[in-house]
This record gives sequence, structure tokens and C-alpha cells, in this order.
Amino acid sequence: MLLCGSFQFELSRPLVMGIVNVTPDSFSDGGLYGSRDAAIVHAHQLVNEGADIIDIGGESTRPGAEPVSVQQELDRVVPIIEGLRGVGVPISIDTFKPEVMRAAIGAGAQMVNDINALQDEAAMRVVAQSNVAVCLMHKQGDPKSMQAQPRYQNVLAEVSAFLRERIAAAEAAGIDMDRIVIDPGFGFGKSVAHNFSVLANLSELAELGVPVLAGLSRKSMLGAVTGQEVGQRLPASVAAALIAVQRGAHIVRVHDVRATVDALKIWYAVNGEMT
Ligand code: YH5
Repeated sequence: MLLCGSFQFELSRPLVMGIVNVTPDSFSDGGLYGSRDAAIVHAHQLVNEGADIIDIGGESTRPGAEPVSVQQELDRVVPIIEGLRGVGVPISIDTFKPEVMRAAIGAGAQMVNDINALQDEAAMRVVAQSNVAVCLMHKQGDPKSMQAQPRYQNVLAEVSAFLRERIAAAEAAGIDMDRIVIDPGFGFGKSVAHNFSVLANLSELAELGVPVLAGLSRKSMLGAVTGQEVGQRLPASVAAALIAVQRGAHIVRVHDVRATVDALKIWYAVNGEMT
């Protein structure tokens, strides 16, 4: 069971989280007003395609991305979350800034997707004082430099130990287990080999007792294997999402909702209840 504010998921089938980026450069006209409407239209489209959750991000966390200010991020995401009230699925806010979390929850967000895993005490307090779900993600280093030289003795053991510690910290702060999701953070301070090793052994993370989210959609690790540019990674992304679910992921975070939903329907027709 996953509680997301006023929504609850039984987790009897895999869930699809659809990605809506509202960084101005993700829409061709570059202007904020155009991108706001475009983002709302895009979110509705993803819900129509079968998205169970919509993830809204106002700051690019891609490797090498430049940071944006709190005010810029608020201006980008709050109007979109307000515009999506009543869309029928929970809205997740992809941010590590406590001020953005607070405003997003006030605007109606039902989940916080924190690539910093609530290591900021103010962020921990904001989530603890609400009833929203939280995704705790692992990363090594910060987005600007993390892909420079990822190093692990045992990537799975280190990711698992970190997430175990963050679950305990969140619980200690008053966030119940049924509001917590964990994520190994594919591409966040991990080499291609690290990423595939984590994917191969994803079922070990499911043993931590909370749902596992996997974000593989269009990522560089898929380009490294297929040789495809980011716009041509749909087949690889669908394959990766399906493998993640086969290895125990409860939620997949994807750009291409319709294709992923169809693939997971086939998985579900074969497997029935999730194991
Ligand atoms: C994630 O895995 N990822 S933002 C580079 C790409 C394509 C996609 C080179 N936020 C995650 O999606 N939140 C992001 O092509 C996330 N888990 C969670 N929980 C990076 C991204 C991307 C980067």
C-alpha cells in the first residue's frame, strides 16, 4: 500500500509515473507562459495515456545542469500544479528544495520526489508535517559533477545501505513506511556498468520493505548500449522499464507513457498479481 495524500495505491500492478518537465528549454518557444500551458496539456495527455502519477520538475538534474533559484523554480511549477488540481492522479514534485516542496504541497502536490532523499532537515520537516508520499533517491555527488568519476566498492550494497538509512531517518521524523518509496537513482553518479549492475539486482532493494521506483527512461546508459541518441531511445526505455518491473520495481518513471503502459499490460497478463 502506498499513501499519496488523498490517493492510495494497492500496488497490485506496476505503476507508471509520467514525466513533465517545465524547464523553459524543454519547449521550443522558451517563454514561461507558453511552457506553462504546454506542460498542463502534456500532463493531461500523459494521464489519458494511462499515467498513474505525474512527476513535475522545474529544475534540470541532468548531469552537468546549472542550478536555478528557488523563485524561478516556484514560478515554473506552482501554476502548473494549481492548474492540474482535479486531474485525477497524484502530482509529484521533483525538487530537493524545501521551499519548493512546501509551496508545491500547498498547491496540491501529493508526492515529493527528492533526489537528495530528505537529507536537508528542512525538507524532512516539510514532508513530515504533511500527508504526502516521498521518493528517497540515491546519488553519489551533485548533479554538476557526479558523472566525473563514480566510485564504489560494491554499488548495490552501498545504494542499499544508504536507502536503508534514509528510510530509518524518515520514519524517525514521523513519515510512515506506507508513504515512502525508494529509488537507486540510475545515472546519478553511476557508470554504465554500475547502472546495469543495479538493474540486474534491483530485487534486493525490494527487500527493504517499501516500494521501489526505477527511472531509466531515455537515459545515457541506454544510449551507451544501443548507440541511439536521446530521441531514439523509446524501444530501449520500454525494455528497461519492463526489466525493472520483472526485477521488482513497483513504479517506473517514464517519458513515453503509452508505450510503457502497453508493455506492462503484457507483463501483467502473464504475471497477474505482483510478487
Ligand atoms: C530518477 O531516476 N531522474 S532527472 C538524462 C537523460 C534522460 C533522462 C540523457 N529525476 C530521476 O530523467 N527522479 C530524474 O538523457 C529522477 N528517479 C527519480 N526519483 C534525469 C532524467 C534524465 C536524464
